[in-house]
Amino acid sequence: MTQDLQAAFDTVVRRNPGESEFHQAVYEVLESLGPVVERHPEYVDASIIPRLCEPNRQIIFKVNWEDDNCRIHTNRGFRVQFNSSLGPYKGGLRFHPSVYLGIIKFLGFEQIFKNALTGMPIGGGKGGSDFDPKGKSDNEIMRFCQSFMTELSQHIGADTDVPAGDIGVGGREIGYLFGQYKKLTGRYESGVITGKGILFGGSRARTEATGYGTVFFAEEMMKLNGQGFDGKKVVVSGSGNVALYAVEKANQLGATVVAVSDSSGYVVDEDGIDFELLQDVKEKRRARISAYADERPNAHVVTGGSIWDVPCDIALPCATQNELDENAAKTLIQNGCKLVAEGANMPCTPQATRALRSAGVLFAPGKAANAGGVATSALEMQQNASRDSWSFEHTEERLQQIMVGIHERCAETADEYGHPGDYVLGANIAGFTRVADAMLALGVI
Ligand code: NDP
Ligand code: 2IT
Repeated sequence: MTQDLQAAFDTVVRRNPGESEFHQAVYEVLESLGPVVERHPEYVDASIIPRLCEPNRQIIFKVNWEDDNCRIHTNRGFRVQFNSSLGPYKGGLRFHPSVYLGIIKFLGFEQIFKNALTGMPIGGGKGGSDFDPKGKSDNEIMRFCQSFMTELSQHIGADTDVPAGDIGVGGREIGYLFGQYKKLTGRYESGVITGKGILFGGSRARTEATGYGTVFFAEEMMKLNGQGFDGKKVVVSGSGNVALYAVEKANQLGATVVAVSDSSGYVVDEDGIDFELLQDVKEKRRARISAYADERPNAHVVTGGSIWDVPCDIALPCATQNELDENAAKTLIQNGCKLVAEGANMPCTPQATRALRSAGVLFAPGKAANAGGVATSALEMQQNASRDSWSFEHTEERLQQIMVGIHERCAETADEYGHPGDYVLGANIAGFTRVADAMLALGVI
């Protein structure tokens, strides 16, 4: 790392003590930027990197809500508006007990570059709460969402900041959040949030977009070697929104998904994961992964181990940050895994990423491979602005074109900087230069 980059990183660590995930996300980007700042001293002269590492605004608020027994609970809400050079702040909301400022900042920072890579007019932001949706009734979820939005509504808008879903926030939560925004403002401002239901301004294929997009991206990587998903064995971690639709698309392309997971364990099904059953267990029944195994003759549940022990050709980590460590990476390599594409945000530890890349495993970083979700959110914003509603086929086609475009941008940038096949470098530099050029053009603001 150059002196300027190291100094910027040291400032991040000093200014944001204890926020290890944020430090990790910043380090991973800055590590790639040496060649670009060498070629473009104007970025250093304008202090672009230190300016990028400091969020424009960080909002922390109290969320009081009442459970079904009339007990009052207090959670913490966050919205980090990181960078709006390319468009309104855009990024999801995460409801999970592990949420704290450092998680939201890491996600917001990643989102800047991911959104830039899509080529669409969206800035980077992220929000959420340490609220735990597990075991809560529908009414409790609704009251929490209403209370959360009562504060958040003061900071968002279709041209200001546009939230969406992430872990623990899906269609149900987005509906309650939008309903409360509408009530508070008295306006039907569809473009204020994405991931909405089709009846009230949602986009077809948004639910599927992140998982499908990850598979489209991986397919593009394999095409360069004349390969594809057909006939491959795939392991997908998680069984939430991203994982589920990665499974569906991998199945459609002729792969066999042999394992999926949730936080209680993983299930191995050598017959191939039955997408419809998994969708029923997870989306409709909101049950644990063991409920899937109960209904499949040759499936079994493993608790306490690592899903990455299951041999596969392709690994798609789609659950959460740092879920795939160096040991897991070594096991994947030993078992002959040829490609890892991050459906989740930062699921591979830096040591795992290094091990995979140095063993020659094709590696797609999340900010490229999972950008299909936010890109389709931007398509939802387009539909809202024109009061239009596109067909599933048209929207999926647009999504696929966008993923092909992101893949091209990453691959070409890696070539241009003398590191062919290095998607980490390609994604970081391609995303960074778009944001940096916009920041230069907009002046010191
Ligand atoms: P969901 O809440 O729908 O699903 C999350 C899945 O991951 C669940 O199976 C969950 O298991 C598992 N999981 C979550 N946290 C942990 C944990 N600490 N340990 C083990 N398992 C865990 O979320 P999404 O599918 O939307 O998000 C998954 C990942 O994809 C996240 O990293 C998110 O940031 C990223 N992402 C999401 C996008 C989207 O459009 N939704 C877009 C781009 C990236 P359990 O239910 O047991 O908790
Ligand atoms: O991490 C992500 O890109 C998301 N959770 C989706 C964000 C969005 O605005 O659709």
